[in-house]
Amino acid sequence: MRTQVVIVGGGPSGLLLSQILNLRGIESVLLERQSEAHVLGRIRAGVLEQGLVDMLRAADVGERMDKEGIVHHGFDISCNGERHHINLSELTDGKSVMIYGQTEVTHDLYDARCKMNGNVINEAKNVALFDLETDHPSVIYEKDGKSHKIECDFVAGCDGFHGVSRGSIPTNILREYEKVYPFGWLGILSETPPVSDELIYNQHDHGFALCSMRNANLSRYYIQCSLEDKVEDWSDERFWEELKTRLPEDAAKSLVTGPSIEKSIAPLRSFVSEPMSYGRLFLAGDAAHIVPPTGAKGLNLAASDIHYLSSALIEFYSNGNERSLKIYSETALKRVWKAMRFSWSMTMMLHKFPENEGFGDRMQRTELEYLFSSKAAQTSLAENYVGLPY
Ligand code: FAS
Ligand code: PHB
Repeated sequence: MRTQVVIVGGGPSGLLLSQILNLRGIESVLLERQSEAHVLGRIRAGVLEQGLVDMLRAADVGERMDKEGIVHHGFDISCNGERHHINLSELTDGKSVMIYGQTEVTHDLYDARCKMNGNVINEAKNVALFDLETDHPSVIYEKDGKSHKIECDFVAGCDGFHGVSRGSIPTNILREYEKVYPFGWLGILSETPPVSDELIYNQHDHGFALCSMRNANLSRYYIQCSLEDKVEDWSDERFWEELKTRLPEDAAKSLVTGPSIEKSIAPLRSFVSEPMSYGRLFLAGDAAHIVPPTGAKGLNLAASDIHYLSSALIEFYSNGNERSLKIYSETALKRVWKAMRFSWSMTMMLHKFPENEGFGDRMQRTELEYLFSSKAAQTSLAENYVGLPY
């Protein structure tokens, strides 16, 4: 088989790239290791930057998001029970964020791919990449016990942190930067009304907590937990009690609890691999970088990568110009590192660090006091949260 672009990975990065290329008449084959049901069963991000919202609308995938998504113009930060509002729209000349789950985005992308007869191959096993440093790379995969080879012009590595693409870049070329945080996030989904109209990020002596949502009757909550914790250590009752402890009093009082319909623990890390391209291979999304979810940037960074990569591929196939492809890595990494900085700073400001006694604690408290007292500090946080320009 031959195609123009092989896309490895059918999460939001790969599906969005496949949809954008298809709309511009560029052929692609997407290889996803898991079943469609497995991919659609993942519960992940919830906050979309304007850039991603615009991309989904331009890719004919924004209809349900515009019907069911909730536009948010701000959020609260509470510090040991004292609540402060960050008015995103006031601080960023009217910008906002959209609350719409990544699960729904992925659903809408799969539906759009199906409507356009996009070439998406699920349960494609043992994907391997070859001849990336030539102008005729190829990809091999197995499906239903048979091996298949695809000749192509380019490979897009959209296969997440545990994928095969990043590892296909020679170790003497790849540089990795990583910070692993000494805690995780225990997240639950419950069919209960959200505790507040907007998100609440809570800094507390017991640890961080986040109140988010998916719609008027589907709430998403997280609490910082130990890396030694297991999901089975946390009954729903224990979770709700600990969450209430970390919330400001008014929120704790009005919190509606109920059975969890999903419960999971995610470790937190900051990770960047450079370069994001090697020959005819281009990495995008979690295949190249991971942010702690405190800044709600993971999914949104995947979107800006796909913006740069799809534009560069469209330029190449329209007029043969490879310039944007050659500077893709440098261009994408400029925005990646800024989102990495923001996500790291939000994580350092809001979480309890066991080793942070004394000076570290005072720095954290001063950081928050400065934020609450300075419009300049709030403007800086707000412009990063709504999304820096592409
Ligand atoms: P994904 O990891 O979403 O997709 C990669 C795809 O490639 C997967 O479907 C995988 O099955 C497939 N794949 C892997 N190896 C393959 C192979 N060898 N061959 C073929 N296919 C292969 N971000 C936020 O902004 N807020 C959050 O709250 C948040 N919570 C998260 C919780 C968890 C547990 C995780 C893991 C991530 C979370 N993220 C969050 C980040 C997340 O949203 C990612 O940024 C987003 O999924 C990135 O999308 P992709 O780059 O498409 O990677
Ligand atoms: C979510 O709703 O899952 C969510 C929202 C904001 C974050 C992280 C996760 O910073």
